[in-house]
Amino acid sequence: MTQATYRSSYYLELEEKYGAHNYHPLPVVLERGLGVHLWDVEGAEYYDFLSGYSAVNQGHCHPKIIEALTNQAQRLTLTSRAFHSSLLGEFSQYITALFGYNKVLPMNSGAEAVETALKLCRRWAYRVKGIAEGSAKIIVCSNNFHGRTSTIISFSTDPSSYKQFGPFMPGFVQIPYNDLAALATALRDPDVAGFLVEPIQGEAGVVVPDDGYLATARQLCTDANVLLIADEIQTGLCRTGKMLACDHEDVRPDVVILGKALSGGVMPISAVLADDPIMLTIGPGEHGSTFGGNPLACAVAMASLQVLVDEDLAVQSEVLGDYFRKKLEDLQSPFISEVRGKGLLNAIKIDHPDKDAAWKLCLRMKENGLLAKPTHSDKIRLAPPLVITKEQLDDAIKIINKSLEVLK
Ligand code: IF1
Repeated sequence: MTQATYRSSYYLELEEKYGAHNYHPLPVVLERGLGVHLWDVEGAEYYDFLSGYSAVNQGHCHPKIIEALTNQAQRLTLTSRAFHSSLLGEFSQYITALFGYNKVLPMNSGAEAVETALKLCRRWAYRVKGIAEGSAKIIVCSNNFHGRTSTIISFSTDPSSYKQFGPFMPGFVQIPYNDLAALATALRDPDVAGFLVEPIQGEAGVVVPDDGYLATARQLCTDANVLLIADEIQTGLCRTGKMLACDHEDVRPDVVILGKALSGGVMPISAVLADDPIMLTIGPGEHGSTFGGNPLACAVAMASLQVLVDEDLAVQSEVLGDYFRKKLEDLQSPFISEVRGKGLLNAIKIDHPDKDAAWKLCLRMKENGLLAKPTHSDKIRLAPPLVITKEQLDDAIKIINKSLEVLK
């Protein structure tokens, strides 16, 4: 039964008719979530193996986060940054202590935080490094994904992201991912101010670089007096088995970008962390956002981070990730050519003559009670909330195994 049922089709038609067509979702209409589970409008229950693209690391509607949300929502939600709030300072102290940086700059969406990091990097280039104004370059990697703004898509290598959205923002240099020789070469240009990188490439299909890549990149950037800017929007906040994916190699980026799970999936909250010599290059009136750092977001973000710490979700993610990948490999499916990932950020590569095989598998998994979505047609991301148990993972493996039959 891949056809949407009667009730679902009502909602599907509404979206199709009145909503922009900028997505191609799986035909499932969800109305409730709790922990690792989602329920559709027909009442069917699913394991969520997408976790809102890693925004829901803490699980859907985590009681502690929802409590923080509802309590604060009844007191004060927005002041704008024209005034102070009783939450912003506390949040700033909390998050900078947790990650070990001097300062934080809060924003909303991930893309806004990436934009913030890029502006900080350019400012630092002119004020501190001494690059001639307008000449700063930032190195990025091919197959990157950092968001959807005009500047960010200017350095995308994916035509579906950038095609016919030009003219594009100059000042970016593309190098292959996981290529230290290319990085070393690009860093020779004295106008380079930063290297923006995903510790694991998410949208590219969960591409894990070689061991030592980030550590050596860190050293190369230090030697070249270039800022290492880590986009941890997807890889951060325990998703890969450490608080930050950079922690796997004890790498301390100059600029850390967080988003997604910073709110446990409750609302858009993002943030940029950096030390004073970088952060203080932007002064009053030079950057901001109406909603960035609002009291509601501050309360939700503190609760979301506290849940990660209290429930030891980094360890949970690391241990269960190893277990999950082993179980996937043990399936010995002729249709899975690769299992890869770190912690609970994983993907399988589907090997099948039918180019729609991954989509068909996802539809079948949906029928069997597990939601996941293909990326780049042949990869399926498998990234459940980090609160999943070993028994639930075993159950999910059974569903995946059973669903693979659709490819026979
Ligand atoms: C969509 C992908 C994931 C991100 C990294 C910044 C952002 C993202 C590393 C921007 C966002 C999202 C966007 C979402 C799909 C999703 C995604 F498949 F597109 F690549 F997660 F893997 N840096 N990724 O992954 O954050 O502005 O969206 O808050 O539908 O575009 P945002």
